[in-house]
Amino acid sequence: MIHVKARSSPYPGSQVQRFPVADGQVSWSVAWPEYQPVDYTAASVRAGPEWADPDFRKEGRAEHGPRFNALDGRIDRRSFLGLYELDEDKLPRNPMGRTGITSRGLLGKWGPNHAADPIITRWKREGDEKVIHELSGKPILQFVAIKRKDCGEWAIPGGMVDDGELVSTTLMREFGEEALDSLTASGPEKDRLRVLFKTIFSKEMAREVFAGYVDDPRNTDSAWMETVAANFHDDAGDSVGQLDLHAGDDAKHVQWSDIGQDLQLYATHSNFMKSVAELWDAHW
Ligand code: RP5
Repeated sequence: MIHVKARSSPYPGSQVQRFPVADGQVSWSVAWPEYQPVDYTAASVRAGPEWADPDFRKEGRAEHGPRFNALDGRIDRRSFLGLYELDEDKLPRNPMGRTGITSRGLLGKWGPNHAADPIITRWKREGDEKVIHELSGKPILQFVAIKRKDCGEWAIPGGMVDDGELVSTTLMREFGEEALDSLTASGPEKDRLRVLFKTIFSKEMAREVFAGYVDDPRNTDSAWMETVAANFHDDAGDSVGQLDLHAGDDAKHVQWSDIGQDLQLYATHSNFMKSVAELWDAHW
């Protein structure tokens, strides 16, 4: 896979045009002396929020400050792709190749930025019967999809792993915030959700379908997204399948969506859906 979305312009949330990179020029192993990526870090990152690294390059601290390719205190700077290289400034180099932009864009961390994607599924039903797709002859799965506020694309309700946070916690927290609006839930409702979450998001229920690099439109030459996507399937449709969905946080809409190959989703989320469909021998 070579990244595609991470070479599109303008860069999300800006008018910044990436330095054009053709398919044959993506790999760092192809020498390209004329390559002049645009240097861009969004104002929201430059402002120095607690989730973002400082500009190590400016401060000349890259060599002695962060521990790349390692667990750096509470920050996990390891990549699922193995060891990544450092560039001439001793800063991480995107292992998937050139993107036309250097620095961090909208991403907080130099190198891998870790996310988690909870894929909550149920069978599409009419009454008690599973709905069978007329072409494939297989039952149709549905998943909880959100419409992202930033770009308007449909996506899995995933989010960033906070420093020191367990991925299993992020999966649950992000689903709560984006698909159930748990941030605004009142006392008793919060308690109910907590109990339900414990059952749904238990280790026994989780099926990891992906752990690796994401072709995210925010990626740059020095910062990129990686995720763990895990499926939680409500086979009987009587637990999470019955929940009232309410968009919250980074989501402007939320709904159950049929899974199939015509799905157009954010970043590489459609690939994860294919794996989920295969896992349950469902329609794709
Ligand atoms: C994607 O960005 C991941 O797959 C995950 O869905 C998402 C996390 O970023 P935010 O939703 O927090 O912006 O690459």
